[in-house]
Amino acid sequence: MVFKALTIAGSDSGGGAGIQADLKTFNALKVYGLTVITAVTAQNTVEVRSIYPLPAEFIRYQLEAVAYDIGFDSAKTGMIYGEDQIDAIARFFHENPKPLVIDPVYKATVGADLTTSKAYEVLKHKLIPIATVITPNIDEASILAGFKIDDIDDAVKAAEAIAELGCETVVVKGGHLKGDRVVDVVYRRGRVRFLESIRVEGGTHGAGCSFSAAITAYIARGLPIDEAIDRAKEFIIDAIRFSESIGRGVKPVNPLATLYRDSERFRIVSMLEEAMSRLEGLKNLSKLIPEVRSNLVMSLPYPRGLEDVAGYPSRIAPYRDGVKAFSKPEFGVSKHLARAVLELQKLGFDIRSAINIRYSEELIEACRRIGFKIGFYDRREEPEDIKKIEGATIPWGIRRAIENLGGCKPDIIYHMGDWGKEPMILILGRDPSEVVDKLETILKAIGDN
Ligand code: PXL
Repeated sequence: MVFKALTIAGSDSGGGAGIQADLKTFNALKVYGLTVITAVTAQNTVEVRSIYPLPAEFIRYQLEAVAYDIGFDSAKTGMIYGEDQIDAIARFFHENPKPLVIDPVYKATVGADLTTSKAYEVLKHKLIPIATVITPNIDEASILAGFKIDDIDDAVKAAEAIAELGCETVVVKGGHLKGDRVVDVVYRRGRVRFLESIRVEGGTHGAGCSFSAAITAYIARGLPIDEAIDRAKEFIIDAIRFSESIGRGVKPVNPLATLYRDSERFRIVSMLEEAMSRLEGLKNLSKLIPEVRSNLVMSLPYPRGLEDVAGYPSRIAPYRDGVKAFSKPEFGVSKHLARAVLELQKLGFDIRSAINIRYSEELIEACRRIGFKIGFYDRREEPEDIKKIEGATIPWGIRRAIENLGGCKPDIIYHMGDWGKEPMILILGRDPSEVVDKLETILKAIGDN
Protein backbone atom coordinates (compact mmCIF):
# COMPACT_ATOMS: atom_id res chain seq x y z
CA MET A 1 0.00 0.00 0.00
CA VAL A 2 1.45 3.33 -1.04
CA PHE A 3 0.22 6.36 0.91
CA LYS A 4 0.33 9.59 -1.08
CA ALA A 5 0.39 13.19 0.02
CA LEU A 6 0.37 16.34 -2.07
CA THR A 7 2.13 19.60 -1.31
CA ILE A 8 1.06 22.82 -3.00
CA ALA A 9 3.86 25.25 -2.20
CA GLY A 10 6.82 27.31 -3.35
CA SER A 11 10.27 26.04 -4.25
CA ASP A 12 13.13 27.12 -1.97
CA SER A 13 16.35 26.97 -3.99
CA GLY A 14 18.21 26.71 -0.66
CA GLY A 15 16.55 23.34 -0.11
CA GLY A 16 15.49 24.07 3.48
CA ALA A 17 11.84 25.13 3.29
CA GLY A 18 8.88 24.94 0.92
CA ILE A 19 8.47 22.07 -1.52
CA GLN A 20 11.92 20.72 -0.66
CA ALA A 21 11.19 20.48 3.09
CA ASP A 22 7.79 18.94 2.38
CA LEU A 23 9.19 16.21 0.14
CA LYS A 24 11.91 15.32 2.64
CA THR A 25 9.27 15.12 5.36
CA PHE A 26 6.90 12.97 3.29
CA ASN A 27 9.74 10.61 2.40
CA ALA A 28 10.99 10.38 5.98
CA LEU A 29 7.49 9.40 7.07
CA LYS A 30 7.20 6.82 4.28
CA VAL A 31 4.62 8.66 2.24
CA TYR A 32 4.94 9.20 -1.51
CA GLY A 33 5.09 12.92 -2.23
CA LEU A 34 3.38 14.79 -5.07
CA THR A 35 4.14 18.43 -5.77
CA VAL A 36 2.23 21.35 -7.20
CA ILE A 37 4.58 24.32 -7.39
CA THR A 38 3.06 27.77 -6.87
CA ALA A 39 6.22 29.85 -7.18
CA VAL A 40 9.95 29.55 -7.57
CA THR A 41 12.08 31.50 -5.11
CA ALA A 42 15.74 32.42 -5.60
CA GLN A 43 16.76 31.99 -2.01
CA ASN A 44 19.57 30.92 0.29
CA THR A 45 20.06 30.79 4.06
CA VAL A 46 20.45 34.58 4.22
CA GLU A 47 17.84 36.15 1.91
CA VAL A 48 15.08 35.71 -0.64
CA ARG A 49 16.49 37.36 -3.76
CA SER A 50 13.60 36.96 -6.12
CA ILE A 51 10.17 35.35 -6.48
CA TYR A 52 8.65 34.04 -9.70
CA PRO A 53 5.00 33.04 -9.21
CA LEU A 54 3.49 30.55 -11.64
CA PRO A 55 0.28 31.44 -13.48
CA ALA A 56 -2.90 30.29 -11.68
CA GLU A 57 -3.89 28.17 -14.65
CA PHE A 58 -0.60 26.31 -14.39
CA ILE A 59 -1.42 25.44 -10.78
CA ARG A 60 -4.71 24.04 -12.05
CA TYR A 61 -2.88 21.97 -14.71
CA GLN A 62 -0.59 20.45 -12.08
CA LEU A 63 -3.49 19.66 -9.73
CA GLU A 64 -5.47 18.02 -12.52
CA ALA A 65 -2.49 16.06 -13.77
CA VAL A 66 -1.78 14.41 -10.41
CA ALA A 67 -5.46 13.96 -9.50
CA TYR A 68 -6.36 12.35 -12.83
CA ASP A 69 -3.78 9.57 -12.76
CA ILE A 70 -2.25 9.29 -9.30
CA GLY A 71 -4.60 10.65 -6.64
CA PHE A 72 -3.64 11.45 -3.07
CA ASP A 73 -4.78 10.74 0.49
CA SER A 74 -4.18 14.22 1.88
CA ALA A 75 -2.78 17.58 0.82
CA LYS A 76 -1.17 20.68 2.27
CA THR A 77 -0.62 24.21 1.12
CA GLY A 78 2.40 26.37 1.92
CA MET A 79 3.48 29.51 0.10
CA ILE A 80 0.72 30.80 -2.21
CA TYR A 81 1.68 34.09 -3.76
CA GLY A 82 -1.38 35.52 -5.52
CA GLU A 83 -5.13 35.62 -4.99
CA ASP A 84 -5.86 34.02 -8.37
CA GLN A 85 -3.65 31.09 -7.32
CA ILE A 86 -5.67 30.67 -4.12
CA ASP A 87 -8.86 30.86 -6.15
CA ALA A 88 -7.69 28.02 -8.40
CA ILE A 89 -6.72 25.85 -5.43
CA ALA A 90 -9.98 26.53 -3.53
CA ARG A 91 -12.02 25.70 -6.63
CA PHE A 92 -10.14 22.44 -7.11
CA PHE A 93 -10.75 21.32 -3.50
CA HIS A 94 -14.42 22.25 -3.70
CA GLU A 95 -14.72 19.89 -6.65
CA ASN A 96 -12.37 17.25 -5.19
CA PRO A 97 -12.68 17.26 -1.39
CA LYS A 98 -9.70 15.78 0.47
CA PRO A 99 -8.16 16.31 3.93
CA LEU A 100 -6.35 19.62 3.56
CA VAL A 101 -3.73 21.13 5.87
CA ILE A 102 -3.03 24.84 5.43
CA ASP A 103 0.24 26.37 6.54
CA PRO A 104 -0.72 30.04 6.09
CA VAL A 105 2.78 31.16 5.17
CA TYR A 106 3.28 34.92 5.17
CA LYS A 107 6.92 35.76 5.64
CA ALA A 108 9.98 33.68 4.78
CA THR A 109 12.25 32.76 7.70
CA VAL A 110 14.86 35.05 6.22
CA GLY A 111 12.53 38.02 5.81
CA ALA A 112 10.67 38.62 2.53
CA ASP A 113 6.90 38.41 2.10
CA LEU A 114 5.86 35.21 0.33
CA THR A 115 2.30 36.40 -0.28
CA THR A 116 0.31 39.65 -0.53
CA SER A 117 -2.21 41.08 1.90
CA LYS A 118 -4.90 40.75 -0.78
CA ALA A 119 -4.09 37.08 -1.30
CA TYR A 120 -4.19 36.54 2.46
CA GLU A 121 -7.76 37.88 2.52
CA VAL A 122 -8.75 35.41 -0.19
CA LEU A 123 -7.01 32.60 1.70
CA LYS A 124 -9.00 33.56 4.78
CA HIS A 125 -12.38 33.46 3.10
CA LYS A 126 -12.00 30.82 0.40
CA LEU A 127 -9.39 28.31 1.52
CA ILE A 128 -9.51 28.25 5.32
CA PRO A 129 -13.22 27.31 5.38
CA ILE A 130 -12.46 24.07 3.54
CA ALA A 131 -9.35 23.16 5.54
CA THR A 132 -9.08 20.23 7.94
CA VAL A 133 -6.17 21.76 9.85
CA ILE A 134 -4.53 25.19 9.77
CA THR A 135 -1.14 25.79 11.40
CA PRO A 136 -0.42 29.53 11.83
CA ASN A 137 2.49 30.81 13.87
CA ILE A 138 1.89 33.69 16.29
CA ASP A 139 2.36 36.39 13.65
CA GLU A 140 0.12 34.68 11.11
CA ALA A 141 -2.53 33.93 13.73
CA SER A 142 -2.46 37.63 14.75
CA ILE A 143 -3.19 38.68 11.17
CA LEU A 144 -5.92 36.07 10.68
CA ALA A 145 -7.62 36.77 14.02
CA GLY A 146 -7.27 40.53 13.66
CA PHE A 147 -5.55 41.25 16.99
CA LYS A 148 -2.05 41.04 18.42
CA ILE A 149 -1.15 37.88 20.34
CA ASP A 150 1.07 38.43 23.38
CA ASP A 151 0.51 35.30 25.46
CA ILE A 152 -1.16 31.89 25.57
CA ASP A 153 -4.57 33.33 26.48
CA ASP A 154 -4.47 35.49 23.37
CA ALA A 155 -3.39 32.44 21.35
CA VAL A 156 -6.46 30.52 22.55
CA LYS A 157 -8.73 33.43 21.61
CA ALA A 158 -7.08 33.67 18.20
CA ALA A 159 -7.51 29.93 17.62
CA GLU A 160 -11.22 30.27 18.39
CA ALA A 161 -11.53 33.24 16.05
CA ILE A 162 -9.75 31.41 13.23
CA ALA A 163 -11.94 28.34 13.74
CA GLU A 164 -14.92 30.64 13.23
CA LEU A 165 -13.77 31.03 9.64
CA GLY A 166 -14.88 27.44 9.16
CA CYS A 167 -11.76 25.36 9.75
CA GLU A 168 -12.12 22.19 11.80
CA THR A 169 -8.79 22.29 13.66
CA VAL A 170 -6.51 25.22 14.41
CA VAL A 171 -2.96 24.80 15.70
CA VAL A 172 -1.47 28.11 16.85
CA LYS A 173 2.26 27.42 17.12
CA GLY A 174 3.79 29.03 20.18
CA GLY A 175 7.41 29.00 19.05
CA HIS A 176 7.52 32.77 18.53
CA LEU A 177 6.27 33.55 22.07
CA LYS A 178 8.94 34.07 24.75
CA GLY A 179 9.80 31.45 27.36
CA ASP A 180 11.93 28.36 27.76
CA ARG A 181 8.95 26.13 27.05
CA VAL A 182 6.99 26.14 23.80
CA VAL A 183 3.22 25.81 24.06
CA ASP A 184 1.13 25.19 20.96
CA VAL A 185 -2.62 25.69 21.19
CA VAL A 186 -4.75 23.07 19.49
CA TYR A 187 -8.39 24.06 19.02
CA ARG A 188 -10.59 21.34 17.60
CA ARG A 189 -14.36 21.27 17.45
CA GLY A 190 -14.81 23.55 20.43
CA ARG A 191 -12.17 21.89 22.59
CA VAL A 192 -8.79 23.41 23.50
CA ARG A 193 -5.67 21.45 24.38
CA PHE A 194 -2.07 22.46 24.83
CA LEU A 195 1.02 20.83 23.37
CA GLU A 196 3.90 21.71 25.62
CA SER A 197 7.56 20.96 25.02
CA ILE A 198 11.00 22.20 25.91
CA ARG A 199 12.43 24.81 23.57
CA VAL A 200 15.06 22.97 21.55
CA GLU A 201 18.17 24.64 20.21
CA GLY A 202 18.68 24.45 16.48
CA GLY A 203 17.87 25.81 13.04
CA THR A 204 14.32 26.73 12.19
CA HIS A 205 14.37 27.38 8.44
CA GLY A 206 11.58 25.20 7.08
CA ALA A 207 10.22 24.28 10.52
CA GLY A 208 6.67 25.42 9.74
CA CYS A 209 6.74 23.68 6.36
CA SER A 210 8.01 20.39 7.82
CA PHE A 211 5.56 20.51 10.72
CA SER A 212 2.52 20.92 8.46
CA ALA A 213 3.94 18.36 6.01
CA ALA A 214 4.32 15.87 8.87
CA ILE A 215 0.67 16.39 9.90
CA THR A 216 -0.31 15.85 6.24
CA ALA A 217 1.79 12.69 5.98
CA TYR A 218 0.32 11.20 9.16
CA ILE A 219 -3.19 12.00 7.93
CA ALA A 220 -2.34 10.27 4.63
CA ARG A 221 -1.30 7.25 6.68
CA GLY A 222 -4.75 7.21 8.28
CA LEU A 223 -3.97 8.59 11.74
CA PRO A 224 -6.69 10.52 13.60
CA ILE A 225 -6.12 14.30 13.44
CA ASP A 226 -5.10 14.74 17.08
CA GLU A 227 -2.55 11.94 16.87
CA ALA A 228 -1.21 13.29 13.57
CA ILE A 229 -0.61 16.65 15.25
CA ASP A 230 1.06 15.13 18.35
CA ARG A 231 3.39 13.01 16.26
CA ALA A 232 4.20 15.92 13.96
CA LYS A 233 5.27 17.91 17.01
CA GLU A 234 7.69 15.15 18.06
CA PHE A 235 8.93 14.95 14.50
CA ILE A 236 9.66 18.67 14.24
CA ILE A 237 11.46 18.81 17.60
CA ASP A 238 13.78 16.13 16.26
CA ALA A 239 14.23 17.93 12.94
CA ILE A 240 15.12 21.21 14.70
CA ARG A 241 17.47 19.59 17.20
CA PHE A 242 19.46 17.90 14.45
CA SER A 243 19.59 20.79 12.00
CA GLU A 244 22.97 21.30 10.39
CA SER A 245 24.54 24.46 9.08
CA ILE A 246 24.75 24.63 5.27
CA GLY A 247 25.36 28.32 4.62
CA ARG A 248 26.10 31.60 6.33
CA GLY A 249 22.56 32.18 7.62
CA VAL A 250 19.73 30.28 9.26
CA LYS A 251 20.18 26.53 9.58
CA PRO A 252 17.52 24.43 7.83
CA VAL A 253 15.66 21.82 9.86
CA ASN A 254 16.64 18.23 9.23
CA PRO A 255 13.53 16.14 8.53
CA LEU A 256 15.72 13.13 7.74
CA ALA A 257 17.12 12.69 11.26
CA THR A 258 14.43 10.13 12.14
CA LEU A 259 14.93 8.23 8.91
CA TYR A 260 18.71 7.90 9.24
CA ARG A 261 18.31 6.78 12.82
CA ASP A 262 15.82 4.04 11.96
CA SER A 263 17.85 2.75 9.04
CA GLU A 264 21.04 2.38 11.11
CA ARG A 265 19.71 0.18 13.93
CA PHE A 266 20.41 -3.13 12.28
CA ARG A 267 23.77 -2.09 10.86
CA ILE A 268 25.01 -0.98 14.28
CA VAL A 269 24.20 -4.31 15.89
CA SER A 270 26.08 -6.18 13.16
CA MET A 271 29.08 -3.81 13.37
CA LEU A 272 29.25 -4.38 17.13
CA GLU A 273 29.07 -8.15 16.69
CA GLU A 274 31.79 -8.12 14.05
CA ALA A 275 34.08 -6.00 16.23
CA MET A 276 33.32 -8.19 19.25
CA SER A 277 34.38 -11.34 17.44
CA ARG A 278 37.68 -9.59 16.62
CA LEU A 279 38.08 -8.74 20.32
CA GLU A 280 37.32 -12.33 21.32
CA GLY A 281 40.10 -13.44 19.01
CA LEU A 282 42.72 -11.25 20.70
CA LYS A 283 45.13 -12.78 23.22
CA ASN A 284 46.29 -11.12 26.46
CA LEU A 285 43.23 -8.88 26.53
CA SER A 286 41.91 -10.16 29.87
CA LYS A 287 44.36 -8.05 31.84
CA LEU A 288 42.99 -4.88 30.24
CA ILE A 289 39.48 -5.51 31.54
CA PRO A 290 38.71 -3.29 34.55
CA GLU A 291 36.92 -4.36 37.77
CA VAL A 292 33.65 -2.93 36.43
CA ARG A 293 34.26 -4.83 33.20
CA SER A 294 34.34 -3.32 29.73
CA ASN A 295 31.68 -2.43 27.24
CA LEU A 296 31.75 -1.69 23.54
CA VAL A 297 29.12 0.76 22.35
CA MET A 298 27.93 2.54 19.25
CA SER A 299 25.27 5.21 18.95
CA LEU A 300 22.74 5.86 16.23
CA PRO A 301 23.30 9.02 14.21
CA TYR A 302 21.42 11.98 15.75
CA PRO A 303 21.02 10.23 19.11
CA ARG A 304 18.29 11.54 21.45
CA GLY A 305 19.60 9.84 24.56
CA LEU A 306 20.85 6.62 26.17
CA GLU A 307 18.12 4.67 24.37
CA ASP A 308 19.86 5.36 21.05
CA VAL A 309 23.19 3.81 22.07
CA ALA A 310 23.75 0.06 21.70
CA GLY A 311 26.12 -1.97 23.86
CA TYR A 312 26.41 -5.27 25.68
CA PRO A 313 23.97 -5.76 28.58
CA SER A 314 26.33 -8.31 30.19
CA ARG A 315 29.38 -6.13 29.46
CA ILE A 316 32.63 -7.77 28.35
CA ALA A 317 34.28 -10.13 30.83
CA PRO A 318 37.76 -11.70 31.09
CA TYR A 319 37.67 -15.24 29.70
CA ARG A 320 40.80 -17.46 29.75
CA ASP A 321 43.52 -15.02 28.63
CA GLY A 322 41.07 -13.16 26.37
CA VAL A 323 37.56 -11.73 26.67
CA LYS A 324 34.02 -12.75 26.00
CA ALA A 325 30.62 -11.06 25.71
CA PHE A 326 27.95 -13.31 27.11
CA SER A 327 25.10 -11.46 25.41
CA LYS A 328 24.01 -9.86 22.15
CA PRO A 329 24.15 -6.08 21.70
CA GLU A 330 21.04 -4.14 22.69
CA PHE A 331 20.02 -0.51 22.67
CA GLY A 332 19.70 1.41 25.93
CA VAL A 333 21.87 -0.82 28.13
CA SER A 334 24.96 1.36 28.55
CA LYS A 335 25.17 4.42 30.76
CA HIS A 336 28.78 5.50 31.26
CA LEU A 337 30.18 4.87 27.80
CA ALA A 338 26.91 5.96 26.21
CA ARG A 339 27.09 9.32 28.02
CA ALA A 340 30.64 9.77 26.77
CA VAL A 341 29.81 9.22 23.09
CA LEU A 342 26.62 11.31 23.36
CA GLU A 343 28.63 14.22 24.76
CA LEU A 344 31.36 13.88 22.12
CA GLN A 345 28.73 14.05 19.39
CA LYS A 346 27.14 17.07 21.03
CA LEU A 347 30.54 18.72 20.82
CA GLY A 348 30.49 18.05 17.07
CA PHE A 349 32.89 15.09 16.82
CA ASP A 350 32.22 12.15 14.54
CA ILE A 351 32.76 9.75 17.44
CA ARG A 352 29.96 7.25 17.81
CA SER A 353 31.77 4.28 19.32
CA ALA A 354 33.92 3.52 22.38
CA ILE A 355 35.37 0.81 24.59
CA ASN A 356 36.61 1.24 28.17
CA ILE A 357 39.78 -0.50 29.37
CA ARG A 358 41.81 -0.60 32.59
CA TYR A 359 44.10 2.39 33.12
CA SER A 360 47.84 1.96 33.30
CA GLU A 361 50.69 4.42 32.82
CA GLU A 362 52.23 1.92 30.37
CA LEU A 363 49.16 2.12 28.10
CA ILE A 364 49.09 5.91 28.15
CA GLU A 365 52.82 5.94 27.36
CA ALA A 366 52.15 3.61 24.41
CA CYS A 367 49.39 5.91 23.15
CA ARG A 368 51.85 8.82 23.29
CA ARG A 369 54.41 6.88 21.27
CA ILE A 370 51.77 6.02 18.66
CA GLY A 371 50.87 9.70 18.39
CA PHE A 372 47.26 9.34 19.54
CA LYS A 373 45.46 12.50 20.62
CA ILE A 374 45.00 11.97 24.36
CA GLY A 375 42.34 13.71 26.43
CA PHE A 376 42.56 13.74 30.23
CA TYR A 377 40.35 14.87 33.10
CA ASP A 378 40.72 14.71 36.85
CA ARG A 379 37.60 13.45 38.62
CA ARG A 380 38.75 15.08 41.85
CA GLU A 381 38.16 18.47 40.20
CA GLU A 382 34.48 17.78 39.58
CA PRO A 383 32.44 20.72 40.92
CA GLU A 384 29.92 19.99 43.72
CA ASP A 385 26.92 21.17 41.66
CA ILE A 386 27.80 18.73 38.85
CA LYS A 387 28.17 15.87 41.37
CA LYS A 388 24.61 16.44 42.51
CA ILE A 389 23.10 15.92 39.04
CA GLU A 390 22.49 12.30 38.09
CA GLY A 391 24.53 11.40 35.00
CA ALA A 392 26.38 14.73 34.76
CA THR A 393 29.87 13.56 35.77
CA ILE A 394 30.90 11.92 32.51
CA PRO A 395 29.67 14.68 30.19
CA TRP A 396 31.52 17.16 32.43
CA GLY A 397 34.68 15.01 32.26
CA ILE A 398 34.46 14.74 28.49
CA ARG A 399 34.12 18.51 28.12
CA ARG A 400 37.11 18.98 30.45
CA ALA A 401 39.21 16.52 28.44
CA ILE A 402 38.36 18.28 25.17
CA GLU A 403 39.22 21.66 26.71
CA ASN A 404 42.56 20.23 27.84
CA LEU A 405 43.15 19.06 24.27
CA GLY A 406 42.41 22.56 22.91
CA GLY A 407 39.29 21.32 21.11
CA CYS A 408 41.09 18.58 19.11
CA LYS A 409 39.37 15.31 18.21
CA PRO A 410 40.59 12.70 20.73
CA ASP A 411 41.61 9.07 20.10
CA ILE A 412 41.45 8.24 23.80
CA ILE A 413 40.25 9.98 26.96
CA TYR A 414 41.34 8.84 30.42
CA HIS A 415 40.94 9.74 34.07
CA MET A 416 42.86 8.59 37.14
CA GLY A 417 39.85 7.74 39.31
CA ASP A 418 38.69 9.08 42.64
CA TRP A 419 37.49 7.57 45.93
CA GLY A 420 35.70 4.37 44.95
CA LYS A 421 36.12 5.16 41.25
CA GLU A 422 38.48 3.07 39.19
CA PRO A 423 40.78 4.91 36.78
CA MET A 424 39.77 4.27 33.18
CA ILE A 425 40.77 4.70 29.55
CA LEU A 426 38.19 5.15 26.80
CA ILE A 427 39.27 4.30 23.27
CA LEU A 428 37.15 6.27 20.82
CA GLY A 429 36.24 5.96 17.16
CA ARG A 430 33.76 6.51 14.39
CA ASP A 431 32.58 2.91 14.66
CA PRO A 432 33.52 -0.26 16.59
CA SER A 433 35.92 -1.42 13.90
CA GLU A 434 37.99 1.77 14.22
CA VAL A 435 37.93 1.37 18.02
CA VAL A 436 39.27 -2.19 17.76
CA ASP A 437 41.92 -1.03 15.23
CA LYS A 438 43.14 1.49 17.79
CA LEU A 439 43.13 -1.12 20.57
CA GLU A 440 45.20 -3.49 18.41
CA THR A 441 47.67 -0.69 17.67
CA ILE A 442 48.06 -0.09 21.42
CA LEU A 443 48.52 -3.82 22.12
CA LYS A 444 51.23 -3.99 19.44
CA ALA A 445 52.97 -0.94 20.91
CA ILE A 446 53.20 -2.57 24.36
CA GLY A 447 54.49 -5.75 22.75
CA ASP A 448 51.37 -7.90 23.16
CA ASN A 449 49.68 -9.46 20.11
O1 PXL B 1 8.64 28.58 5.95
C1 PXL B 1 7.85 29.23 5.06
C2 PXL B 1 8.28 29.08 3.64
C3 PXL B 1 7.44 28.52 2.73
N1 PXL B 1 7.76 28.38 1.43
C4 PXL B 1 8.92 28.80 0.95
C5 PXL B 1 9.83 29.37 1.82
C6 PXL B 1 9.50 29.53 3.21
C7 PXL B 1 10.46 30.10 4.13
O2 PXL B 1 11.54 30.49 3.87
O3 PXL B 1 11.01 29.77 1.37
C8 PXL B 1 9.26 28.63 -0.49
